Amino acid sequence: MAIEAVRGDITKQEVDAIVNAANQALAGGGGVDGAIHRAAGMAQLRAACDALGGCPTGEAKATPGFNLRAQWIIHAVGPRWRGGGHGEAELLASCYRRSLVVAAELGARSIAFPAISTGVYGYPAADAAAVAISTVRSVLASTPLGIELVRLVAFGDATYQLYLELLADP
Ligand code: AR6
Repeated sequence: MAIEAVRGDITKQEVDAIVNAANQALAGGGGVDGAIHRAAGMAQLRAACDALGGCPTGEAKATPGFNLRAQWIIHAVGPRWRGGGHGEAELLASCYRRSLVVAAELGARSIAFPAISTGVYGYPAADAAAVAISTVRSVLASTPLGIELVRLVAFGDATYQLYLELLADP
């Protein structure tokens, strides 16, 4: 069981499942959501998302990965940052927890996450990185999910450095 950080593009990851930073309508969008739609196949992924009927903040729902190397896409809806006093940390933690559980239910043994909520949704990168790593650590330690690899994919160097620092501190 390993948690690792890489710098790169989540659409290129060779893992069983990748996580998308989606919106409640699962309607597609910019950022990592747009990149995943383009790489998976816009029309197929849009149709699969439409069939799911939306997703509440803090929850996660799966579709096939279509043209991706990953077999599944787990669409997680992160919170918009509203100053930190509106349950943002718990909702972000819930995204990571629920994505791991949904992936494990599908039989995934490896999963890659983007830095959910840290783009358009404005969540401060350092706070989000701390939530990501503490949540993944506690879920893997407390629940036998059969997941062997969790990869945190940083699109930029600042996020990558944050992950490395947090992972170096057990
Ligand atoms: N691979 C990995 N990470 C990426 C990639 C990529 N190809 N592209 C961007 N990122 P965002 P959010 C990083 O805005 O804040 C969408 O329109 C990016 O640098 O994609 O959760 C949805 O439809 C940032 O660190 O997601 C929603 O409406 C992180 O991914 C809304 O944005 C997340 O940034 C969700 O906002």
